[in-house]
Amino acid sequence: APRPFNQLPGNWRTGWLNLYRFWREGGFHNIHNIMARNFQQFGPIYREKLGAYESVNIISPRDAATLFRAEGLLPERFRVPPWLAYRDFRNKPYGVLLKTGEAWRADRLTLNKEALSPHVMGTFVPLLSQVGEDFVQRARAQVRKSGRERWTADFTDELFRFALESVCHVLYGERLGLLQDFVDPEAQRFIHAVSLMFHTTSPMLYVPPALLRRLNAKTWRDHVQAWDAIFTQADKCIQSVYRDLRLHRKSPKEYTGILSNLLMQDKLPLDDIKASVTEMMAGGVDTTSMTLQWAMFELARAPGIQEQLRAEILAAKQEAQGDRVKMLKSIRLLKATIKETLRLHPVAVTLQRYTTQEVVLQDYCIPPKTLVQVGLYAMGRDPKVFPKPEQFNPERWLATGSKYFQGLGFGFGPRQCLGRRIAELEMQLFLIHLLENFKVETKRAVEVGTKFDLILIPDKPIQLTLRPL
Ligand code: HEM
Ligand code: 2DC
Repeated sequence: APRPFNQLPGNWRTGWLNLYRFWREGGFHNIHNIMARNFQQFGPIYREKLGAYESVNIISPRDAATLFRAEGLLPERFRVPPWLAYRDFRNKPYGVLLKTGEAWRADRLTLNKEALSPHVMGTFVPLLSQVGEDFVQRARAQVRKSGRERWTADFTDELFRFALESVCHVLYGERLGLLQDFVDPEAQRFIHAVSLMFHTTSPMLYVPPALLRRLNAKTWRDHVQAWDAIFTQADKCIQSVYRDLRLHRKSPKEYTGILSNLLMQDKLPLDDIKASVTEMMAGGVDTTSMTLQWAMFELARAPGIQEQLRAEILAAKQEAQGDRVKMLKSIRLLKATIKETLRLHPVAVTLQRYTTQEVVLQDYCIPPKTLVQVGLYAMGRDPKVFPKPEQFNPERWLATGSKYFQGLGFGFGPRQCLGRRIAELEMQLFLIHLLENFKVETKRAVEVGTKFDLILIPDKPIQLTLRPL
């Protein structure tokens, strides 16, 4: 018979002491490494209590499969307390990110049709490809300006602007012009606000929301300010699309974006549309931009792989004769490169689900309503799952053999990332345009580590060089 729950290894009897130790070790920026170490110490499953929050942590793809197979139709993940607290504080409705139960499912099914279903992908490709082309134009201008046949920079802000421009083009059907020399200060403020929102979330992860507000600490005040800026800016974009639609300013033939489709369908109340569109706008900045930055860094360090990829892209382009949609069907190595980037550099340190029934993981009984976390970062670097995990090797995804529950960068099942298709197409098209035009280089011996800032990001600036081919 499976072993009982209270025999699970781990420090789960002393929540507040644990939280203190965690804080002392700089845990708020280091969760990913502490988790990896915990798996080494306790094995493939451990139970943990940090402050008021208890979880069971797993690392193996088989256990992840067991967990997701049992998740049912209304999966729930950990709800980030300060995000809930902000909405309650300002009396704002939840979007899909924070909704639960049937209310979540109804919104999510409507949103899936506009953002995730295969038939909308064809409409996204030209919109996202255009933004990729503009990035290339901008990079060429920077090369000219340098007078040195190359552009060397920390690309963080460039990629933030590229990502916001991309997600807004599919959401609103409009260009913001963030890849021009003059950048609208309001858009720039939005970008800062999203980073600040993530940054101020991590210290408040394990504190109950009610306590946060009572403390009125600086972190909480900054957090409120960040969300205020996010909602204000998103609201302006949403209002503008709404107005255009009512005034019939656009011809009904052209695709005018996810938001106007949602408004025209009239299936969701306006407030719910606004809440979820705001979440998508905010969720579309740091996620894809950081992943692209890591991808460029890894490709710069692996010139051989970069060449192979360029060859694949050029061959696919010739074969498809410029048809980007067709081209995307024959770029296996590029897709594998993105998976490999997310293996070593996942955006989310864990995936989480609350169990709804008893499940057995590593021969332990896990009762219903337990928070179970899949240690995504730790799994990506576990030699038992990925041989020679430190090697950036996209080919491993193309080799024969089982990839069973290994590529989980966007989560799994009905609660997986809503922006997945947008993100994948955006990243594929960016890398296609980039590699068709530039060689990516970096200084050889520079090691870059990972920092937890709610999402995982580089722990120091990355310098990259683009050299026209
Ligand atoms: C949820 C990763 C980009 C919007 C998630 C989750 C992950 C994730 C791991 C949780 C999934 C789960 O619990 O199974 C990523 C990665 C991205 C990315 C790796 C890019 C590299 C985006 C973009 C958007 C977005 C571009 C917006 C367009 C969302 C939303 C949710 C979510 C709204 C919550 C969905 C729900 O609860 O129903 N993402 N994401 N993400 N993501 Fe993304
Ligand atoms: C953070 O312990 C660490 O995609 C916590 O686009 C568990 C946890 C719960 C939810 C995760 C979060 C972590 C990381 C950031 C994620 C989030 C769910 C969605 C969000 C993964 C792992 C993200 C970045 C969304 C954000 C949308 C938001 C800006 C409106």
